[in-house]
Amino acid sequence: MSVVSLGFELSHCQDPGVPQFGFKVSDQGHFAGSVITYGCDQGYTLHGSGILKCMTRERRAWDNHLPSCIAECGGRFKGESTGRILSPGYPFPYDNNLRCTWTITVNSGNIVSLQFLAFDTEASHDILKVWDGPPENEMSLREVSGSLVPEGIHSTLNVVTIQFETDFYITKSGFAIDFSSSVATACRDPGMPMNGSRNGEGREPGDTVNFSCDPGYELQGESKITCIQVDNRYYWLPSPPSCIAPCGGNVTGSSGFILSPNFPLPYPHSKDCDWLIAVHSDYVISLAFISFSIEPNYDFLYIYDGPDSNSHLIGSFQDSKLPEKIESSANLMHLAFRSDGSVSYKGFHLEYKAKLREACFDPGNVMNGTRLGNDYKLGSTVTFSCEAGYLLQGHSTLTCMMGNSKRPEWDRAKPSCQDLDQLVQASL
Ligand SMILES: [Ca+2]
Repeated sequence: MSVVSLGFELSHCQDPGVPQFGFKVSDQGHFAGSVITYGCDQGYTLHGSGILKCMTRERRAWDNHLPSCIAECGGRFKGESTGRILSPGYPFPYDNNLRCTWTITVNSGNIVSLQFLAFDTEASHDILKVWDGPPENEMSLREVSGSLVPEGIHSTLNVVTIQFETDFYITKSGFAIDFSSSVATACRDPGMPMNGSRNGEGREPGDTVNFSCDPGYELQGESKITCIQVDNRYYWLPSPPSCIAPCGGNVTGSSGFILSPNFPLPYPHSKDCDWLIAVHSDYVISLAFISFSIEPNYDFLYIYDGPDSNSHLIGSFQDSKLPEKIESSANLMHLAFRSDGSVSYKGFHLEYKAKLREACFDPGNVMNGTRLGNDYKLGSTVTFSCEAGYLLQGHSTLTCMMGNSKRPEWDRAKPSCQDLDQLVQASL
């Protein structure tokens, strides 16, 4: 029995195994003349022979090497209603200096939807671009990089082009994308903008949807979009807008918000953002910090009590400690944010409010004289005196009082200091 068994063993080909990212479609056994066929997991292309036959010669061996299953750089899909696209080498890191192009063509009248199963590329350097139709039409659908798995993408044409370009260093695991074809009968859900809201649910041709942004955010694009139908293409015109926290600007209105660029996402590197807050001249500006987090020692927020950076510096803020409320002495405030070339924190979210002035304006100084008193609130006084050789003309003390206009005002005009010699000469 053992002899027979041994002979049996010798008539076998050795089990060739299974390629990585592949499987056996069929396996007749490993005897002389028997055949194994292989296939690859979705998204992988078979290289080599998919059929292995155990040869009938003296030495038992397969007629071909085990095939391999490769995630390739680019490809063409035509007439397939579903499929998968993988970054080259997926799930192992892709190579440097790649430029891979995939085109998906589905039946005319249909559209292509892409669903991301996984996504990880070097942010801002290894970029995946998706076009509606061929790239030369310049109908970009999306440009993505980084480690956030993107939302689904839908074409309006029956062709989609995907391009993946990598730079000369740092590689990641890449991406896996499923595509499918479907028939469009209305416009797609235009989505809800981050940091904004939407009004209107219609998706039929002619329907409109309105967008607005949360306070402090600026609308990029048009607030109103319309569903358009051309033959069997349905699309929004113009494209849905987005809401972004701008880098600086002029802010008016009696209250509002100031956000670091991209807030609540980390602010960009190497940015100079300047804001001017201007409220009605009867008011001052009260600025409260809702959240604050910037890189200590390298990124700063400077706040000035006036229209520009020549005004009095109230403070330079950094780190993640929430500063106290700040108040301007007049109706203008200048904010300057400076970020360096590396490391970004979440940034800041500030709220300002116009507040009725409860103090007189800075009365300033007099020529050839000095002033005593730095408090300008209602009831406070400031006193002027002249240097030796000068004589004070007018009243030396001013009091901040509620004026006829129901606003704090100094009760008298500021005095002046006259040169004694000139006074004597004038009297002669
Ligand atoms: Ca790279």
